[in-house]
Amino acid sequence: MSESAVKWPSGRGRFVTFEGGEGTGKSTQIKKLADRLKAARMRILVTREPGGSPGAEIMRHLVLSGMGKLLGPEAETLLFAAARDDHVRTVIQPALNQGTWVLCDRFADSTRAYQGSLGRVPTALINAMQRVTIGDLKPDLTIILDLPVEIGLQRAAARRGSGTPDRFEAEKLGFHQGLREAYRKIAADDPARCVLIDANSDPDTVAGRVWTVLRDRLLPTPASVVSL
Ligand code: T5A
Repeated sequence: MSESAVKWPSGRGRFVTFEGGEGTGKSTQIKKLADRLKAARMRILVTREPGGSPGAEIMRHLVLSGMGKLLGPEAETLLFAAARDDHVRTVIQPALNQGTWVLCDRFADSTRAYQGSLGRVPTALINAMQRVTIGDLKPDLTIILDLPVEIGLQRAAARRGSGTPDRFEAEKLGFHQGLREAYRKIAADDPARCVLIDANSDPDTVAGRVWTVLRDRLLPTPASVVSL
């Protein structure tokens, strides 16, 4: 089914998040998906976390510079939560209410994987912060890009060039392996929302996999397809 032959769902926009370890290709795939949806005349907002709103971008600078780490894992988690609260209230929810589809580079699963599984922040605290920051808002679809960590880190290093690794890129290999496992568990625990996608192929092949999942999960059934 080509996107030009789809009768797009109306009403509230759909919320699609991209997750995965470092260098798995989230930004690359979001751009490809956004281009494809825009070509089909969809209203699309591409955004990211941490960040995505003026207030949250300030917080992004703080956490990625490593300053949050100095405060300890719980306080660092609070910084991510504060950024998310601003982003959801001022950007994501208003866009969804207007019927715009929101494609977000990382969201609450990043907190569960990085701060929860790897930072050992108690699940009760993460759940409490999630209730405050996002309430009932849940992604309609979460794409989790899965890749051997060595390849992801190589990609991230090649893109960075001579720049300094950020706070999380600088973590040891074991951290990144644990991260991959944490994401696989998130996918396995919530198959209604999450799909694990093999990201170890060229960008267009991965984009094809992402498109197939989005089409099967979020686009109308063949009965509502119209010929243009
Ligand atoms: N974080 C975030 C938390 O700890 N808790 C939270 O709650 C949240 C929200 C954000 C950091 O914050 C942490 C997680 C992160 O460490 P960031 O700068 O936003 O950091 O970066 P990341 O989200 O980690 O994104 P990455 O920098 O890892 O990259 P992407 O977006 O996964 O990958 P992308 O698309 O930029 O690609 C990387 C390179 O690989 C190439 C690209 O051209 C690029 O050069 N590439 C490919 N090469 C070969 N084959 C493919 N299929 C390729 N796809 C992309």
